[in-house]
Amino acid sequence: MPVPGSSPAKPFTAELGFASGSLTPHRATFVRRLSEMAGAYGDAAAARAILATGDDPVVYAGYDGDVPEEPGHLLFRTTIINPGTVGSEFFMTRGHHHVRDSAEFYLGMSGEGTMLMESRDGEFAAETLVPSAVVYVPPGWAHRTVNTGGTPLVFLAVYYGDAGHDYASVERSGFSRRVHRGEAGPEMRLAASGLGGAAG
Ligand code: PAN
Ligand code: ZN
Repeated sequence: MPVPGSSPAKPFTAELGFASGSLTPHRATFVRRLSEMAGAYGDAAAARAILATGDDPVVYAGYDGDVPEEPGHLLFRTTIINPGTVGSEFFMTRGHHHVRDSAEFYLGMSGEGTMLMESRDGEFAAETLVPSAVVYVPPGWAHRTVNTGGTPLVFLAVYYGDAGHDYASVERSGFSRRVHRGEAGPEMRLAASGLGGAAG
């Protein structure tokens, strides 16, 4: 039965490039450069130093499926996070809450990473995102994805048509954990401050 107010979309098939993150057809693409999210990283001086060289690296990009942003629809979007660090902190997404608390799932397609998740009352969780992994994000959990590998991290996200994205809370206080390149591999460290309050 059609959902009131929703567009009469027709059935269709989209093709996913598991290695490239391409989505055909797509409604839009997005690109996030370091200058747009330099404040997200713990080492502000390291972010400034990269930008001062005149370089403004693409941290991540992606493709939006050709679906209306309306109740009753399921949006889907690929993301490709490049490998890299700011200081020792791995490249990552800005991270967000959904405006309307609603669930989402991610499918890992290529590369390796970690999803950081934090509930509105400050509970923290991390899940590994690798090819074939399906990671479930419950309603009300902010989420950020970190590329912990040396190759692009590629994944698909599926979420409600009217979920909306709220970046402000994460911009204000970040997550309680950060993922750094350590000598023996990726290391999860407590952040100076996070959504759940001061950590330490
Ligand atoms: C994902 C994210 C995508 C980019 O599709 O939107 O990975 O991350 P930011 O939105 O945090 O910049 C998702 O969680 N959609 O809801
Ligand atoms: Zn989301």
